[in-house]
Amino acid sequence: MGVVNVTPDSFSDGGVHFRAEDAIASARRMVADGAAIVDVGGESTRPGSEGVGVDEELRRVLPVVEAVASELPVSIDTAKAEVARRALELGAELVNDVTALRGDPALGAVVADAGAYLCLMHMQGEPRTMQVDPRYGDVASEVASFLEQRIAFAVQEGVREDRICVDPGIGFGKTTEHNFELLRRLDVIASLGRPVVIGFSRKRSLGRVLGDPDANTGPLSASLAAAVTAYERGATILRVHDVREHVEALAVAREVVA
Ligand code: HH2
Repeated sequence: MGVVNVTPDSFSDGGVHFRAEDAIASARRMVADGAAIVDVGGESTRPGSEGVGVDEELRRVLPVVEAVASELPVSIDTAKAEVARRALELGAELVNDVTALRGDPALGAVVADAGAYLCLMHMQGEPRTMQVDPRYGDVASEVASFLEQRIAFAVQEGVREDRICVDPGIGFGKTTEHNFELLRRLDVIASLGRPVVIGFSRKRSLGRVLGDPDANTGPLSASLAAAVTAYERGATILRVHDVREHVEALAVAREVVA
């Protein structure tokens, strides 16, 4: 899954795809490089971010979705029902909701009515404050039980269970240790029986493990290691910024795992 953030302020690629034509060109290049799907988002969820209103989010993402959804598989990264509804009408196939249907009470029905795929992600707290002293007893089992409850809720809302994938939410209300423990024990999340999404690409924990306690991002080399080890532990969708390099690394890993 290639990431196309149509935002001025994303931690990882802020501003690079803010103009629609740049985002459209990147989406096409990612699929040419081997991405199975592109994840288009108009709101940064980086630690400390405030969020954007629905009109601005629509203005950012719709021209991009409209241009590419008939030619490429598109995921819409949003927690807003109206943004999801319009993107699905234009041909998006998956709704990637970092709030796992807790942000907008109307989103579940929108996904269900469209028969779309849904990614449910775990987050402790909300982006503005989530990195202020996150705590867990047992991070892997708490995240798994949250995701299990959110799957049940989505199914109650009418979403077909076989359309749901789950994501432990690397960096969303987690310390570096929590993020790596989630990867180490990914089998606990995979045992929910749904495809597992991992988004470790460029995240700050990677830079911190490399010795910079104030890192806000991590390098490509570290992203590749995280993706390969996640794949070995059962991840099926890797959400990444550098598609070609990840496709190559995963092709090699697949030769070993298969
Ligand atoms: N991470 C980000 C955004 N959306 N969705 C899922 N399912 N999993 C993730 O790990 C995930 C996500 C944050 O990364 P990015 O989009 O690069 O940055 P920003 O939120 O600053 O736009």
